[in-house]
Amino acid sequence: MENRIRALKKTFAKEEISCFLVANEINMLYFTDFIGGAMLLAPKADENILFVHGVNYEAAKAEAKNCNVRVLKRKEDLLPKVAEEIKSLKPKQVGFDSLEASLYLKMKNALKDIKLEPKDKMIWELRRIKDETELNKMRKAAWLTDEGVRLAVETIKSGVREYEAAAEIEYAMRRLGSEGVAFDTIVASGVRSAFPHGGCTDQKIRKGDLVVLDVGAKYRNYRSDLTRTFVVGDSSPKQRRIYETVKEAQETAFQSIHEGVRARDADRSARKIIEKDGYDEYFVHSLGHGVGLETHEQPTLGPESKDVLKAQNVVTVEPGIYIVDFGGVRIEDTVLVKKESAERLTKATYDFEIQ
Ligand SMILES: [Mn+2]
Repeated sequence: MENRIRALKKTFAKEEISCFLVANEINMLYFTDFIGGAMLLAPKADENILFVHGVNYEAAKAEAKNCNVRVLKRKEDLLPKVAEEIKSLKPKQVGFDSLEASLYLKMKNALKDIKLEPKDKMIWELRRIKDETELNKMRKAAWLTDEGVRLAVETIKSGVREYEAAAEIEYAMRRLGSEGVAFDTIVASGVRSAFPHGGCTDQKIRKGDLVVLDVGAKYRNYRSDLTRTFVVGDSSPKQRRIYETVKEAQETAFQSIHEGVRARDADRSARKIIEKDGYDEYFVHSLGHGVGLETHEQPTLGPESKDVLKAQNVVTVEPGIYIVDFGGVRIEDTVLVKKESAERLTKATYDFEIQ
């Protein structure tokens, strides 16, 4: 973790900054292992300072790494205090990751001659490459979602409501150590399975329904993202055909992934299979996205992406086909990019017909 902030500072000279203002809470977490900071100041030569409100002071002192913790007293404003600290360092130019427009204008005003430049790309270059510590947490998060799917297979049957299935899945993951869900669990059955972000409702799952299950666990702040599609009972020939197409697209895209592959080419490899079977107009989203401290992060695996995959990226591979008034199929794994290949971190069953 200490390496992360050191690695950031190594790029200061090239970016012509001598100080970085981290305002995004997930970036603060990435550098300090603490969530709840107000702002983090990382000067090239001096100690890093994490500004926190009183409510988080004791926790920050106990848990935040690689920084001195500075408390904001009651009624003390964050912005003037941070601006004062920056001015004392006399930098020419300060980089920042993200600031609300109003905060940016205030800070720019307070800093006068000191330039304030958006440099979030510098942090993303680091966050996209997961180190071993991060990968261990992500493997655990992935395993937790696999266990969620195991429960889903046991729970989903005719007559069960979508939210009841979601509750059982989340409970199982939680019991095994998940800190919560990475995003709201999707259990979308019947014609609702054609909505890629179908949520879950009080609808009862019926025999012959397609059920799209999209679930994510969280372990030590790292996330996983997994989708499986089931049919309750026997599938129809059309349901099976769509399932086989999505399965082949997912496997083909997975096989295409390794260091150096353009993200758009991975997307293309899945899209080609879906086109071949005549369903291209029904694949209405990108192939995938990075996962880590956030569910959706860089890189992006889509037709317009300019990203090139690198070893230790963690991304999703999730083609889908959605036919309105019929139903949808999506299969998604969280995948680790390696030098010559890729590795599935999520390993849940691909069984299609359940019960
Ligand atoms: Mn996803």
